[in-house]
Formats: sequence, structure tokens, C-alpha cells
Amino acid sequence: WQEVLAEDALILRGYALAEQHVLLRAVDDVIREAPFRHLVTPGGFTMSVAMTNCGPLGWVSDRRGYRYDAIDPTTGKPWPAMPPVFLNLAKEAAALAGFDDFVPDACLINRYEVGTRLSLHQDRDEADTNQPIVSVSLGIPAIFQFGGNQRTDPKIRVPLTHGDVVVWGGRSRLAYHAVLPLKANSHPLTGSVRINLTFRKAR
Ligand code: MD5
Ligand code: FE
Repeated sequence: WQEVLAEDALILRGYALAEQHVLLRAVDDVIREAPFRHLVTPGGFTMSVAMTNCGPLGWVSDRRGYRYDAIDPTTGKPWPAMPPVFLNLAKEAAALAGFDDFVPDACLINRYEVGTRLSLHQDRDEADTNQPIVSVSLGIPAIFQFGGNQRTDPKIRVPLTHGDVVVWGGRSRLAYHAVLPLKANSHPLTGSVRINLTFRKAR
């Protein structure tokens, strides 16, 4: 059930299944305090993925740029605390991939509806890119596209399904990646939605 996706990118297939109900309940708790919203990019495009955050810091985007902020711009309040089940899962997954001291201070929660995509990008707003990113997929499947450190590098496609956890570290940490438009589907726990949690050490 452990697959090497690429150099320093490890897929733990189904690793989140044991906590699936607790995780989804925790997502519901977070979004009651910090609702999903569609952020605007610095270029003025509204993202099709809806986002929110929990933990000490949250990733936000607006016309001024991308950044991590302790305050939710929508509510004016701090982001909701990171649920213990989130923190424990992220730490355990990172440790399995060889990152023993991973302590995330931000969890970005992405909501994909049918047709939603995430265009090709790198995650480089974090201070220390020696720290991994842990991602947890819940709900309907997505095709993930994974390339190299240059935008034009060749890309592979990998399906990510309910319960899959991926640890992106080392040489994969700054790889370009994307999520292809979601196909119509339904999952008994989420309906026609995919939720992705990404755990980051922002500072
Ligand atoms: C998702 N989210 O499925 C993905 C999972 C994001 C994002 O891309 O930025 O919110 S995280 C995928 C990821 C993270 C760090 C490095 C790499 C992939 N990578 O090297 O391919 O919603
Ligand atoms: Fe990303």
C-alpha cells in the first residue's frame, strides 16, 4: 500500500481510511467557523477550488499576492484550531516517509466540485522547503498531474482516491503539479465533492 510516486514522493494508499469519519466531522467543524470561499489570484482570476484553513496559519490569496496569515480575512478572526486527528495523521504520515520532526502550522482545506480544477503550480510560499507537505484526499477521486521542477517538464498522471495520503518532500517538494477537472461522481460520505487537506510548515 506504499507506492513511490516519484523521488521523495510517497503515496500511502488508504492510510486515512481508519479515521475517515472523524476527519470529515472535523472538516464540518472547521467550516462552520471558517466557511469555504473562492479566493482571487493576484492576476484577478477567481479560483474554482473553494478553500479554507485551520491551524495557526492559513494560506490566502488576493489581488496583493499569496501569503500565510494568522487571521481569516473573511471572518476577521484567527483560523480554527487544527483538530487533533488532523495533526496526528499528518505527523504519522510524515514519519513513515522519514520526516520525524514534521509539525505543521497550517492546514489548507480544498473543496473540489465536479468540473473544478487546480492549474499547474508550485507550492513555494512556505519558509523552509526542506519541510514536506502532507496531503489527504477524501471523497470523489481526482486525477493528479505531477511534473518536475520546471513548468514544461514531462508530467505523469496518478489517481488519488478517498483515504489516500501523499507525502511530498525532498526532490518532489518543488515539483509543478495540478489537479485535472473532476469528473462527475459521487461518494457515500461526501456526495459529489472531493476534499483535500494539505498540511504545511509555513514558518
Ligand atoms: C490537491 N493541493 O489535491 C493538492 C494536493 C495545493 C495542492 O496542490 O497546493 O493545495 S497537494 C499536492 C502537492 C503538494 C506539494 C508538492 C507537490 C504536490 N508536488 O511536488 O507535486 O488539492
Ligand atoms: Fe499545490
